[in-house]
Amino acid sequence: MKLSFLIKIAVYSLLVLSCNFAFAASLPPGTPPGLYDEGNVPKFTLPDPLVMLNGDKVNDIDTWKQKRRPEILKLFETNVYGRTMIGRPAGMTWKVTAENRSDMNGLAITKTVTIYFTGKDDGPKMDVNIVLPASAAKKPVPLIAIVEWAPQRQWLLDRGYGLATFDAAQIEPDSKDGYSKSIRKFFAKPDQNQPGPDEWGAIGAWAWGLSRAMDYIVTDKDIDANKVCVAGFSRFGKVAMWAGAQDERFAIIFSGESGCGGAVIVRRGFGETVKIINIKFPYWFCGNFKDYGDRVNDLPVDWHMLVALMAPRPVYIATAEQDLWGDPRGSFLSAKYAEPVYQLFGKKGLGVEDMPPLETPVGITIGYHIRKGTHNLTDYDWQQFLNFADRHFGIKTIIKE
Ligand code: GTR
Repeated sequence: MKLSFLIKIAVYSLLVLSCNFAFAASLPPGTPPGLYDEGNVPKFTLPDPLVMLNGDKVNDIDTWKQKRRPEILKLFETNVYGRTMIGRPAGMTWKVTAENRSDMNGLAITKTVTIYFTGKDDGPKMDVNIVLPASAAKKPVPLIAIVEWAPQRQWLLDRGYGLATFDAAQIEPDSKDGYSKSIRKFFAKPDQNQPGPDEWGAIGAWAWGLSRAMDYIVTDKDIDANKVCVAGFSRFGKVAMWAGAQDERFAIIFSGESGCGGAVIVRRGFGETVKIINIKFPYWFCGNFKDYGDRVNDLPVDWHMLVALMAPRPVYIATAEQDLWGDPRGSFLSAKYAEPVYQLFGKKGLGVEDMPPLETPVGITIGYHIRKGTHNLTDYDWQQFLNFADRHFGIKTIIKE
């Protein structure tokens, strides 16, 4: 009797072990340890984007715009990304420091615009590299602004879009000791050596850089100022989301596998968690965010509310099947739970109930797909972004063979 019980335990343990092993084997190599079993995702209650902190219900667009939207923005500032400490500096200037109106064998206009944040040549500055299809000379073109990790220029141009990009390090080096060389430090009080707990992190600083690039972009006659999108992949996908939330001049927001702190419901604790990201990348966020590592349910926001801040503008969220660390389902749910705010504007939002099959883009004003493969921003992702943008800008898609 005793022996058969032991045998049962042994068989059961073996079964459990082999199941775990089989599951672990299905995770892509290099995936850090974490919660990857949907069955173990805890139950949670999300804050309602349409209920004010004081309990008042938001029933109309005006109340959303005047009260709830600013309230949510402030909650993200105070608890997650930190306050953006400056706007456009009063003395800021720019100069087109290089221009070729017949680049790439006549296919492109390229230019470098140097933005002098204090108006001084020897002060902090940033080079924005712009490439536009040659057609921009006749008719202003739509454009995608992105921090690093930009797509291939050629086919972006073939589809009639321009690109503006800059290196993050010009605003702040992407490292734990980057603060001393950052714009955050430059504009801080002289004796300040670290940001206050609710002051901007590096994500906030890079997003600020996107807005300063935008200050120039809207003045460029070759670019259609009403069709400027912001995009980003991974950490810069988080930046694109935060830039899009704060700066409503961006017409469409594209987030590529932005994961925790970008587009996922963090209460799920799936893959990368608030606790882990704050340990690995403490400088990305504000000090206050660190308090939520062990009590994520106390956060007054979750990321469906960041998606909702884009409303009524279109937003597209791309994920990948094997990027479990970035929780593709968590992004889908953010898109889904942002829908009520889009509906307030008479928009459908996502328009589907369930996660779509692989490589089947869905969504109307909120777009979403999950593609095959790992953490990356691929041509497939870009094609979907541009299809989505074409649809919203009323552009007929021309795909060259
Ligand atoms: C991961 C990180 C993510 C994501 C990504 C990246 O390791 O945990 O939050 O931002 O890197 O930017 O490459």
